[in-house]
Amino acid sequence: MLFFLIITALVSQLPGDIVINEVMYNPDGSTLGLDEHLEWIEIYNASAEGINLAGMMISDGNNQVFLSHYLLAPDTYGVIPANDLSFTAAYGSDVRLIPWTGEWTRLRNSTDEIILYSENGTVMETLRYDQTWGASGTEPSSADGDGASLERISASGPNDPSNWQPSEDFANPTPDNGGDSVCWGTPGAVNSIAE
Ligand SMILES: [Ca+2]
Ligand SMILES: [Ca+2]
Ligand SMILES: [Ca+2]
Repeated sequence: MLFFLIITALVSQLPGDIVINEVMYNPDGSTLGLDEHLEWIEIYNASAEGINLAGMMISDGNNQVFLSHYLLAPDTYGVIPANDLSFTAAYGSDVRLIPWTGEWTRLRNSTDEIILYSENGTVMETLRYDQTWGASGTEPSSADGDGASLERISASGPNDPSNWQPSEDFANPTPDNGGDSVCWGTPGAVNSIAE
């Protein structure tokens, strides 16, 4: 175990090893709680090695979310929730959550930046999403407050709308008072629109 920890500590992550894979920036949370409490970010280990997330950081240029010890196995997904209790209330307790310290980066409902840093401070990638991603004509995007998340189509594709679209599936939906599912997306699991 100690040997393994030393190995993972010596191997720095490279851009593309861990990617931002899904974002719930504007949850349909009017019946559940505050927007910012139901936000979450999913990351994906696209490398062939298990990666210890300790020391990695997510920022929007202002607030900083420091990831704590968590071994993310190859080809698996991890969820960083704004608020553990709110997430679990909405999605249940089957999804493993990545512990973190710092201050949540509050995902703006218009456009915002999510920057992923390696443990040595290298920028792994930058996602600048926009509420227009997935919108068509006068129809707003279903990721913009209508329950869907924004999902990445290909882990190796670019961070633009050609590779990011609203989720079409949902996991553990919780009906609101009108019977509509309010917590969509695929936190902790393969994306509904993945290729
Ligand atoms: Ca938001
Ligand atoms: Ca922000
Ligand atoms: Ca997912």
